[in-house]
Amino acid sequence: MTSPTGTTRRGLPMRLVVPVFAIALGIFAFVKGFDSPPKPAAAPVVPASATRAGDIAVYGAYVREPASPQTAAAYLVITNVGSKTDTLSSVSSGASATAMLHDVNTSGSTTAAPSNAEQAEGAETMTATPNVPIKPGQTITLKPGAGHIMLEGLIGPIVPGQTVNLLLNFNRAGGVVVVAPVIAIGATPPKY
Ligand SMILES: [Cu+2]
Repeated sequence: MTSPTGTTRRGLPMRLVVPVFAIALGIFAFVKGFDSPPKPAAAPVVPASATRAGDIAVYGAYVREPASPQTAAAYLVITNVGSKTDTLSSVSSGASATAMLHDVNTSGSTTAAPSNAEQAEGAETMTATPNVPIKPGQTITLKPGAGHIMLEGLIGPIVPGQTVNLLLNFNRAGGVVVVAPVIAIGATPPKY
């Protein structure tokens, strides 16, 4: 209710109510604006056990015991903890004649893997991923259904209990040697 003199029922003059509301809105917008855009992204969290080289951290590596004597697949997680994009340009392994990146999801997102993904990785549908750019703060996860390192031309049998040395070459960080344990065909892989 407004009286003819321009005051509300509780006596607060109408001409004050509007400015007070406007100021409150302004403060809200100012505080919001202050706290959202310039906020630096939180540093990515990597396990203390990660292998580090420069701004690159690699962890969770494992090789699945192969069903075939010719090829095996390795999985791992790579995080760029720095402020510049780095690129994984090649891989090699101490257990095979060649090693190649296959089907790596360079967007970094890891959708749920189909349950038969590892078997599918023995199929002909795989495509090589020549370069994997990793943006600042980005994590690239190689896991069944979301990329792997294909080890082809195995030098000898790969059995659980062994480890496989993987060399990952990054344009900025250089070579990173990762020791990947071999896990049994039915064993549960590291969770990531
Ligand atoms: Cu493959």
